[in-house]
Amino acid sequence: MALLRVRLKVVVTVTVVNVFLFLLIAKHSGWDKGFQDKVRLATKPFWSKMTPSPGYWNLQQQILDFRNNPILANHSAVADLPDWLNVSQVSFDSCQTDTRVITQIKDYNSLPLRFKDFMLYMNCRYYPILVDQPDICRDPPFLLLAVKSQAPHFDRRQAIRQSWGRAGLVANRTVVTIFLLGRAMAGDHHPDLSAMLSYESEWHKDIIQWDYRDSFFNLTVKEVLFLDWIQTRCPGASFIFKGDDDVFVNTYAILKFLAGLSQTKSDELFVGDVITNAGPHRQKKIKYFIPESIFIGVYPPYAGGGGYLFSASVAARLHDISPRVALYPIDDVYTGMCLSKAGLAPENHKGFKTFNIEERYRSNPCTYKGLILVHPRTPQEMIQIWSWLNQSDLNCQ
Ligand SMILES: *[C@@H]1O[C@H](CO)[C@@H](O)[C@H](O)[C@H]1NC(C)=O
Ligand SMILES: *[C@@H]1O[C@H](CO)[C@@H](O)[C@H](O)[C@H]1NC(C)=O
Ligand SMILES: *[C@@H]1O[C@H](CO)[C@@H](O)[C@H](O)[C@H]1NC(C)=O
Ligand SMILES: *[C@@H]1O[C@H](CO)[C@@H](O)[C@H](O)[C@H]1NC(C)=O
Ligand SMILES: CC(=O)N[C@H]1CO[C@H](CO)[C@@H](O)[C@@H]1O
Repeated sequence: MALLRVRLKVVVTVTVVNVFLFLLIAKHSGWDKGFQDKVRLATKPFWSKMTPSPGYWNLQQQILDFRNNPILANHSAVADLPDWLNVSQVSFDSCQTDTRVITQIKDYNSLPLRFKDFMLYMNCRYYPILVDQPDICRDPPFLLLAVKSQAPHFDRRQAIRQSWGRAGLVANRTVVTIFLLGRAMAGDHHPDLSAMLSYESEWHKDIIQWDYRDSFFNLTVKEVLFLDWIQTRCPGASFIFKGDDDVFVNTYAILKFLAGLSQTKSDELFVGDVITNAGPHRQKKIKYFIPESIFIGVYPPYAGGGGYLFSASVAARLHDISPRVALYPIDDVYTGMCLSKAGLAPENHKGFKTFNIEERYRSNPCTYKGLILVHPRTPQEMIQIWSWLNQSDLNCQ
């Protein structure tokens, strides 16, 4: 009994002391007054009602984001959906001509033809493959060199085969080179080169061709098809370089750079000539012109399409995320958009010279030792520069 009383006394004392301390602290910090005065009201709501963007690409992306939002995954449960967000009306994987764009893009009729061609097939991500090399990666290469080319560029491809794209063992690493082609359409007044192309393909077995019109705005289609191709035909390649057929690439420098990377660094690798804080050009005459009716905003950081280097795991992540990013008519910007969506960012490497180097350094063999890529170079220049690199007695500082 006595023990219980002592315990009770202790509890009561502790409680009284606690209450006293609380009041003391509350007094000093002003907790007991001014609660009402200090409530701050938000001047605007912390969420905002989604309104449709006037840029057609942005609008498509808003709808895609809505469709892919896991919280809103059960669309049928979302009542009162505004018409423009009604995803059941939009198909993002259709190769039917999408004639809705004619009325939905306000200045459609006055847009340059290439925009009309692009917008009508903006939802088409698949074209049949015409020429494939299903076994080219049977022994998975360390480095896959994928060169964006076009049917008529026979000399560029041959120069690349004889120089920086020489497949096989380079610096004790396995290298495989492929050329990515669409079709040179008769409608674009191309001569019929199909017989020569199939001869070339049989001879070299390095051509990949899909059945779509090879045009500047369709380079994004080439990118998406290539990402698919890597996953089906060459998932074992450790690293992938993708670039144009008018660049010189120092393959040795790439291999040296890759050899020096840590494991974590190489897993997330995406390097090139990175362009930041860029946005669409609004002057009609520029090749990269994009009207406001198509895109509003700034571009995420992206690596210039002349050439960039990335790892197998980044390739897989780009492949997985790409269906969630609406096709954009400029391929390197599109890849930047996909990287950003995947939570990745391209890293700048000063060895990628997509805007060329100063004139006075161009004919100095030593210049090319430390570079990874230079744009542009002719087929003859590629062969010349490669022979410089291959000189064992080249004495550079
Ligand atoms: C989706 O919503 C419908 C209609 O409200 C409901 O019957 C269904 O169970 C929901 N499905 C899931 C997976 O939540
Ligand atoms: C969405 O569009 C479809 C097809 O036009 C229509 O059947 C459906 O009722 C619409 N849903 C909503 C929530 O407006
Ligand atoms: C060449 O590469 C193989 C396998 O990657 C390695 O085992 C070998 O040691 C290398 N040889 C030289 C000379 O570096
Ligand atoms: C892209 O290719 C498809 C299929 O050949 C074609 O219908 C479309 O017009 C092309 N787009 C552009 C912008 O050339
Ligand atoms: C120094 C060097 O890289 N030499 C190479 C030049 O090219 C020939 C033929 O491809 C190679 O056998 C040499 O190893």
